[in-house]
Amino acid sequence: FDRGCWAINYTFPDNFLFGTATSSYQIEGAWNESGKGENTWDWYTHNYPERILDRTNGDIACDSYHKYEEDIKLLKELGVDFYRFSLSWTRIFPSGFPNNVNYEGINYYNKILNLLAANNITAMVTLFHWDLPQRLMELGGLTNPRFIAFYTEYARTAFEFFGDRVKYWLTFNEPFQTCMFSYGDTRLAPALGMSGIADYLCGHNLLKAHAAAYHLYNTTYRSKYEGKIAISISAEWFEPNNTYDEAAADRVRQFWYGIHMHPIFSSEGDYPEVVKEYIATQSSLEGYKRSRLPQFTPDEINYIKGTSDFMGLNHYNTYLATNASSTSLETSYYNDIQASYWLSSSNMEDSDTARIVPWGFRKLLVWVKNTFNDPEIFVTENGYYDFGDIDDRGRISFYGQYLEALLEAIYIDNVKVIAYTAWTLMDNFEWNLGYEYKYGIYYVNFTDPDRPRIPKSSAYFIKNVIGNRTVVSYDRVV
Ligand code: PNW
Repeated sequence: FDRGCWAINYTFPDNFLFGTATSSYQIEGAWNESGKGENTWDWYTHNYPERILDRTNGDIACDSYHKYEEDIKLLKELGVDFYRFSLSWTRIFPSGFPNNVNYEGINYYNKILNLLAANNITAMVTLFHWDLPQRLMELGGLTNPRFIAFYTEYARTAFEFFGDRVKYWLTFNEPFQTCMFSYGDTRLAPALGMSGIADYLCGHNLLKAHAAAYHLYNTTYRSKYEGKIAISISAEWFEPNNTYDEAAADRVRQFWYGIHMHPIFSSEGDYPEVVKEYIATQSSLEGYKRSRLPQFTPDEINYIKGTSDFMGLNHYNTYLATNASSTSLETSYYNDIQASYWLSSSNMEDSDTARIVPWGFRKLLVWVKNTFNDPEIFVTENGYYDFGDIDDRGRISFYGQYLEALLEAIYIDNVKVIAYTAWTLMDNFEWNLGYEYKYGIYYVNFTDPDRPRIPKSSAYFIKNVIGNRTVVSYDRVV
């Protein structure tokens, strides 16, 4: 390793918060215990095991349903300020429909929230992190406008039972991945593959459901509990490949996350102009009589605008982008963008030079600041995969460099970053990639029925960062 880096001069602001994140399906296991109903990921992994890289599933996962006390010990060891985790909808409403609350499910989350409070760890709760009730999926999932009402009742139930102990609510994890990967293409359950249609319908209802939950919290619970409510949006950085590709790169940004940020965080609301324009043009060329992108009414635009107390931002990669005029008339989200993009240093897709691009993170933070009226940014995920080293130098190098970039964004670019969340607390079920791709700062032995957790080197690194409130010395891998 190149000893390239030493503690830089910046320290994290006094009120800056550190945490780690997980999600229900990825860690809980106990897929059919204590009254839990079936969700899309249970259904998908059981019926299409071949769609998961190692043919595994989340039936047991990290067994956090039984081992949450140990998880909270790890958090305590790390010294985090908060823990971000998600609720399993079908643990609370087994059928997905908002009647017949399953009290064993409520009880499970009560135990977690109480133990977090006893340990002085703030709870950040994601209402929806992809494990949709299977019965709702059979009704079209998020493409069914009725989803909004079911989701709002689910949110109300969560606010009622848990609101007194939850400081931060996140309505949805990653609209883009939720809609484009599950409904548009076939990467995530239920893999509908109706690109250019189902993905836009999903995003449209998701934004309305998000806004409904926000307004519900705002009018009924905020004064009582004084929590905050926001959304987590995944944003990769798209860098122009050539100087003349700036418009193309920005178009990709608008299609990947502007499409969900602009309706909520811009002053004018609604989808970005460039997104509306490109989809309308492409739809018409393909023979549609109206745009495949649904339209918001002026009332809806106002209803959605401003519905997030801060911007939850997930970030992983930097891509290069270039203009690409496609003449294909096949309906697809990717055709609509009229650009192509690839991981920077694409000839080394899996190498650290392609995957550790801290300047991309910093540019993203500045772009968000400039595009959306300088919002408070809560980094709700950032992380790095490898294949299982306990002495995980690549991950330390990643975190060290990304945290430095974040400090530069705060002190040099004046971006209001208020918190940072490492994805993820421990190795877990990485969706279509199964258990082979590991993002954890704790190692989990999945062949041992006890699922023991062991700190990796990166856990000590993160603990030091939190304890010293600065990026402590580390080896730079690239
Ligand atoms: C996130 N991308 O998903 C999810 O929120 C986590 O549940 C997941 O474990 C984590 O990232 C690691 O993959 C993403 O392609 C999936 O840009 C894909 C992308 C971004 C985020």
